[in-house]
Amino acid sequence: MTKKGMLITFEGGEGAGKTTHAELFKNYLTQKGLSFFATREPGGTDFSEAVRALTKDMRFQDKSSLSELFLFEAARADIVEKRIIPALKEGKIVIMDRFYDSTTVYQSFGRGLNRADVENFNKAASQGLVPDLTIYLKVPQQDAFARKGGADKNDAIEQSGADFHERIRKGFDILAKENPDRFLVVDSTLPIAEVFKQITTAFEQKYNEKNSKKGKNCEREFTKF
Ligand code: T5A
Repeated sequence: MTKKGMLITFEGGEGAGKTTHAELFKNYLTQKGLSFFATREPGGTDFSEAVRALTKDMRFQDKSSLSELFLFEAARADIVEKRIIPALKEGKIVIMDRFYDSTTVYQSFGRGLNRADVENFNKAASQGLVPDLTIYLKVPQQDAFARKGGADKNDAIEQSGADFHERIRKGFDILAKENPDRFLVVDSTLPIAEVFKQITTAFEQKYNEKNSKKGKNCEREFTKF
């Protein structure tokens, strides 16, 4: 598939600020006159939102890790095919609140599933898409939980314990080190405006790089932000 748009993903632990910054980023793109499609994982289609509810449901907290993996991949396969690939083909900037890096981190580093297996399923469900830019919002888990008023008692993953969340932090750190061209690591303990400034600076650089390489592939050419 020839990818024409741009794929920007927001990643990090629970309550790291992904939704906050994805919302700000949407406003920013609107102001710049760039068209976008914003969504979240798991979610974004009726089916994937139903799967999302299942992944969080405390009644199924004891489900096997492999079952959990397949739930996330099932949700992903649906939104990738129905929403993300079409939006990219239209030249849109796709903003995702989590994508497959979350699966590598949560289901492999967190739950202990074999990483190569998880990555193969990620690749299949995402049809080989790779984000142009992944914004990793980094914050100690206890600080993030404090900001959102504690871990959600009705969320099976948030209730997975401190050791689990520490493995998540380490996992994202490892992925960021392995993918320095794609990952922007931002200290999300900084004030929101400062964090957001780093995000837009990195985006503008990527956008201009991509435009200068691909010329007409993007829906609009920008010489100046
Ligand atoms: N999951 C997901 C997997 O296990 N495998 C997968 O493959 C995928 C895709 C999804 C869950 O599923 C798991 C991971 C998750 O457990 P989710 O709702 O997407 O659930 O994930 P959460 O991290 O739980 O989402 P939240 O909405 O709770 O957190 P956000 O979006 O990261 O944080 P946000 O923006 O809501 O901010 C939280 C609070 O912090 C404040 C905000 O105002 C807000 O009050 N805040 C700041 N305060 C001070 N300074 C800053 N810089 C701040 N930034 C934000």
